[in-house]
Amino acid sequence: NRTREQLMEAVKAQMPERRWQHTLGVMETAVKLAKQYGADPAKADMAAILHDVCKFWPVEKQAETVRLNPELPQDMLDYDKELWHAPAAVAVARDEYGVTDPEVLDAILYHTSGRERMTQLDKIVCLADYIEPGRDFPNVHKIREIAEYSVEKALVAGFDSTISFLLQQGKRIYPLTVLARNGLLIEIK
Ligand code: DGI
Ligand code: FE
Ligand code: FE
Ligand code: FE
Repeated sequence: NRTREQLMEAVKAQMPERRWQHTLGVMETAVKLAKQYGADPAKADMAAILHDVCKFWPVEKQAETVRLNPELPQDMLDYDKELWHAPAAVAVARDEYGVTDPEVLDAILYHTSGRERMTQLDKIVCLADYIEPGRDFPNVHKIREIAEYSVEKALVAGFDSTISFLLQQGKRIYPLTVLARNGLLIEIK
């Protein structure tokens, strides 16, 4: 198994500098949120390092990697291609970098879509991806504020913004994203 530093080098080499800076931001934010909201900071760090490792692969390579691993959710391939880098990263984390922790692999798998019963680690990695310091999209400031007191409320605000964006684009919504939002709203009520 590689050291954390070797792993970071290997991931950095697969993406442009801008996306690496995003990854560093997600690592920092995920560790902070893990400490604040009761998840394992080392697992948050590991999931953050790897979450976007396939983001700049050609989309067909992302899809092929998912197809070659039938245990990954194949139905993501029926939805927007922006979803595909998440399951592809699980295959890479496991098969190339020897990550075996199922909690870390799930946090990577669901970092874009979310899922119905999100673990603390899932929530933290997904939220860190929305609010890391380099992110700039409408409402990101508001979501950062909410994240100071509720990971669930902040994540709902994040999914609301993604779902609105998908609706505006006339795109379909992956069902797990709707289930993730519903589940978080039930937790909050
Ligand atoms: O990889 P990142 O850019 O850091 O962020 P991400 O992995 O959260 O990707 C988000 C993109 O995925 C975002 O621009 C919206 C798009 N997307 C497409 N279909 C869906 C979706 N996101 C969610 N949550 N659900 C979808 O069905
Ligand atoms: Fe991503
Ligand atoms: Fe995300
Ligand atoms: Fe990301």
